[in-house]
Amino acid sequence: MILLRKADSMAKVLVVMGSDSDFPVMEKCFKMLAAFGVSYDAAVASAHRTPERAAELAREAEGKGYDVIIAAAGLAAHLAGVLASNTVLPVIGVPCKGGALNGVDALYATVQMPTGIPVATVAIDGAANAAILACQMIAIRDGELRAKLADYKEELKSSVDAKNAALQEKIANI
Ligand code: RP5
Repeated sequence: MILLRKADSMAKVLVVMGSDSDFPVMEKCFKMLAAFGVSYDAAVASAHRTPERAAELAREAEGKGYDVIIAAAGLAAHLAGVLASNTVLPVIGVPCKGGALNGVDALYATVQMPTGIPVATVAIDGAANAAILACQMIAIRDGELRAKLADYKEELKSSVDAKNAALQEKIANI
């Protein structure tokens, strides 16, 4: 089931979450994609509870025109790997915090893929970085998006420069 569509053009990114309980983490991903003007669809599908649906989403993704899939899951997080095993599109995995192991289980399950089926894994709860990485992949052949990413990185530099200036001021007054 496709949950939401955020697009004025054809969606480029398919975001799949293992559960709706992953939404609070993934909201940062949706916001970042929207900030870069990259359209997306999102769906809930589970590698364990709805394995056929998860596989189907991945198999159909290329035909539907998606460039990248982002998969978020917690606990024994096999979703990104299952999606990756059913498509040649790049899959970015977001291991989500939660459970007794607080996301370390999800990190290992997502990152430790066997040769042949890579998943580009971001940090635990690294939803914003997943969106940025997806944008960088799409920007390989989208100059406008590449320019937006360059501006974003410049803004990051400026914010660090401002923090450094504030620090210098603080220590000068000690
Ligand atoms: C994972 O199990 C989901 O991705 C979620 O992070 C976690 C808990 O799911 P719920 O029990 O909240 O549906 O498959």
